[in-house]
Amino acid sequence: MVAQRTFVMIKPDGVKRHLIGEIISRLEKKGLNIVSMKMLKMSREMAERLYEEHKGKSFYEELVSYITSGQVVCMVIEGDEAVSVLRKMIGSTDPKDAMPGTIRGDFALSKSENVIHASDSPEKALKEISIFFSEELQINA
Ligand code: 3AN
Repeated sequence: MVAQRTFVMIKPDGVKRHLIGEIISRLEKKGLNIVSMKMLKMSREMAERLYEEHKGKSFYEELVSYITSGQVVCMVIEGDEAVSVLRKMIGSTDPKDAMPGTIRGDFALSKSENVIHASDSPEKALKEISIFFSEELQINA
């Protein structure tokens, strides 16, 4: 097994709805390890780095203002193929399409407020971890 690291963030709606425990419980029961974790309110600058690829899209301003509207929980998660495993566990971007049993499938209905973020590739995981955590956590397979 080659451990891989990914970045996971419980978004402001997930925090406000008291879903932190439920989500962490699912990750731990799956057998994934929490390498590091912190709760913070994102600055506009952090949000712009995280959502760089969406700059210019119609929903960009709404997205940045929402993600900076409240506390988020940031985690570095490690496990065998953690990036793809997490993407399966969180479900489709639009929670209306997300399968029951996934986090978005079970807890969200809105595309903009969809409870959780997880990196969509090992390269993105490295970049996203570097926005929130120090360099020694940026190990990847
Ligand atoms: P994912 O979070 O599943 O990786 P991305 O990276 O395509 O999805 O989008 C990042 C975030 O932008 C989503 N989690 C969602 O909150 C928001 N978003 C994406 N597409 C839309 C859209 N069409 N309308 C509103 N918000 C969107």
